Amino acid sequence: MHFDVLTLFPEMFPGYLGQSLLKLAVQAGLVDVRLHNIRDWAEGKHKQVDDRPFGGGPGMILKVEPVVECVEAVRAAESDPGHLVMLTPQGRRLTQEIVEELAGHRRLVLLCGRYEGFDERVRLITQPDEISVGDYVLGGGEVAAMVVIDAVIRLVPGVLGHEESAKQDSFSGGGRLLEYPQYTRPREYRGLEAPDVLLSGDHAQIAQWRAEQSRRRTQERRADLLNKPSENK
Ligand code: JD8
Repeated sequence: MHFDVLTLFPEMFPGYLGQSLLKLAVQAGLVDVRLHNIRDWAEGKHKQVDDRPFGGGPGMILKVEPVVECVEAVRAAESDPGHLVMLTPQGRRLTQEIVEELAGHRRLVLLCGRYEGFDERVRLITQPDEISVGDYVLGGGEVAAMVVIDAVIRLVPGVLGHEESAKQDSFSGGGRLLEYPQYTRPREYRGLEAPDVLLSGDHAQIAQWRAEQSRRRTQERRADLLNKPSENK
């Protein structure tokens, strides 16, 4: 899986990328993340990437030329142009279903905005797949791009220690239920004991208890997932 991140703030990424699971995947050659500074495509001695909105209003808008030229140059640099994703509050809301779809591409080009967003012509020219990571306002697309990378790499074969984990996660595959409660040592802490069934060694009973807990928890907290499992809510 190959990611290109187009951003005005590439320095936001190395801390996240140095995290153990991702670092190991990069070292193993399973994942490759390349950072590109949109400012490198800006013209003039001031390398201006933003400007005031036509019609007035607060804040600054990302200029069309440096963004479009950055997207085109990065995509043209390899034989596979990749799938272009623009992180924006106006996009389709990210779900595990969309993560699975994105993971089907060999190369993802993630376009991160800042300020009040992009000049509309960036969308018209580059025709990106617009994705939002949720209905709240972020300061820019970078954290959203890290969310996409984090969710997608878990689906790359060989990235997880054991392949079962991704399939068993909440929302993965068909089930899309919340997880059951988990316990580890000590068996008792401040009077709270791990359920006896988990220490029984009876694997059928354990599986049954976990399935029941998942159903109950999903009913109580996220009944929307039971009614329409694959729909955005
Ligand atoms: C990209 C600029 C901030 C957005 C004015 C200041 C995604 N789920 C999400 N929430 N927010 C974003 C996001 C926010 C961004 C940019 C993504 C670029 N901003 C702007 C418009 C209103 N603020 C996001 N994905």
